[in-house]
Amino acid sequence: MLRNSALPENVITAKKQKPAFAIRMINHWDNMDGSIERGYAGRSLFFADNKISYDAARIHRYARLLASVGINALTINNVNVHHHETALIDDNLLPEVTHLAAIFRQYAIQLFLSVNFAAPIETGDLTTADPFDPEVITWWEQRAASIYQHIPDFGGFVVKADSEHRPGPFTYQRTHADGANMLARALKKHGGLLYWRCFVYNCQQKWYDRSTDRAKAAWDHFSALDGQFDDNVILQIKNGPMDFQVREPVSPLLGAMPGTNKVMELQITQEYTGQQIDLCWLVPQWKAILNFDTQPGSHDALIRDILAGHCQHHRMRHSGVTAVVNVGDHPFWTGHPLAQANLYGYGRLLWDPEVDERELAEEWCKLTLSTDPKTVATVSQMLLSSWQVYENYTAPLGVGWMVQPHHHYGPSIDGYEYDSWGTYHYANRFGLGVDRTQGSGTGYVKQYHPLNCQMYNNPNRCPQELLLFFHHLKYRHVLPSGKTVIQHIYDSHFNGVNQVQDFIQQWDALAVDSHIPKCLFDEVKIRLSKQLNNAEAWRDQVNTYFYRKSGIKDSRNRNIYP
Ligand code: GCV
Repeated sequence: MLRNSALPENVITAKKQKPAFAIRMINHWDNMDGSIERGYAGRSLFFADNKISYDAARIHRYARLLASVGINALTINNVNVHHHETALIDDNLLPEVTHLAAIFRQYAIQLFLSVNFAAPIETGDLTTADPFDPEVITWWEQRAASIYQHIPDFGGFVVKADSEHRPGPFTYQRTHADGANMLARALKKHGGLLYWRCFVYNCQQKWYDRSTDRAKAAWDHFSALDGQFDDNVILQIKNGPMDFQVREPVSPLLGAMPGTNKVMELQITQEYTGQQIDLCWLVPQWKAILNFDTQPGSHDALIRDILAGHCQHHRMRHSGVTAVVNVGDHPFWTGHPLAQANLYGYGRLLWDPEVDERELAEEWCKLTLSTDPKTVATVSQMLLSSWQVYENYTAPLGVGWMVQPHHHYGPSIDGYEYDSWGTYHYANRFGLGVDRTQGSGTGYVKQYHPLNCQMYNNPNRCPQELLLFFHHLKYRHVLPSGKTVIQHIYDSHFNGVNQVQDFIQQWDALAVDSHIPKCLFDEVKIRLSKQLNNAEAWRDQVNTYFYRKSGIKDSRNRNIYP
């Protein structure tokens, strides 16, 4: 806040601020039956029983909450657009969508819809969705015209195409640019935008096929299309090359395609990071991503420079950040009350990516929980360490994917090892990790700037936390920390559980005099005890698995089940 010398001491005038990113969006993965894909906070705020159904007062509160941290756009429905949701752009449902748009408009938030690429077939009466077919083009133009009649400031569409069995232009031997441009042109004269997701990969891979590397897929599908997308198309690129793991390198596609509009997609909902049962504050992860240098030496190519439009190399009309939101109709909005700090932190970071993460954690605590100094110090420290703690007791050194299949909570070391999703750790009796190097590996490293490629390619220079993402290493390989890989696995898993026990003690110590409402206190306490069960399950299964594989004992002789 700036003090104005003409005013009395106690009057503070607002400081003029400009948000770093123009696009500050959230995506709901809500379905019209009221469920939320990867939702951990109750049911949808917008839908129930395959109808639009909401509590208007709560939507107002929600919109105000989002606006208070600078969110300016949202989609209300899942990117997997199924039968009922396909009809959201039909004339009979548009009046109801219009009411929702009118609420969000009051808070300067633009409403978007996720659409089904095959809608002309599924709700229209066409036999094709080929983007070059004149009838298909007309169908989408008419839909767009009708939408804009109802909602003149409608934001546009988000599309998941040719991804995880969703329809797309590949069916008609067309490119992603062909598909995206056709939809973008229907929106263009109304001022609409078309977000086209780059989460495109082969989800029917053979687990023994070492020539296919899912991490390479987004780049392989999109990079050659740079310059071919219309100027109201925005590519929506996940932060990492896989899928919102607790640790991944930054997607190389974000540093590429200089002639194409781009947004980065983050995941606020904690699909792979504890599902709002476990505490995992993601702001430190997001800051690390935003600070990644895509072109070392160029001084303007951090991810945040690119997405803020400050990088000379990237010529974009539209850019920014979007994220899958973590909210539902739960009384605490996010299930775990402390998971609210993820949504808050997301908005604040998009406004100012340079904000200090400790200040941010403390700010959230003071605004939401209590101004009591002990509470602020305790809770902000819990938030600040929680991502590292979660990483400690789950999949080690960036390898990822040791989760229970389908629902993705809890350990299953081989759960995805012999499956078709391209998600492997390749553990054997000698070592583990995915060799993505140049030469012996899949060559994924080559998608990065040469200096980053050299760094990742060399196990002695690769950041330790990503070593097993890029390398297959022996259990006795010595890490930069001086420990062997196997000892790191044991130590980090034992530490992770101890750290969760510390969380419980720290939280319990706040029971007296912290002014935290009892219901909130109890809700966190319950979740921390579930988190401890989860952490113990991870520790025991991971340690036993690798002890059995390697036959190497813990140097400190702690309890590992044989
Ligand atoms: C909405 C992962 C998730 C899916 C999600 C998909 C996507 O595969 O598990 O639930 O689908 O990503 O981002 O499209």
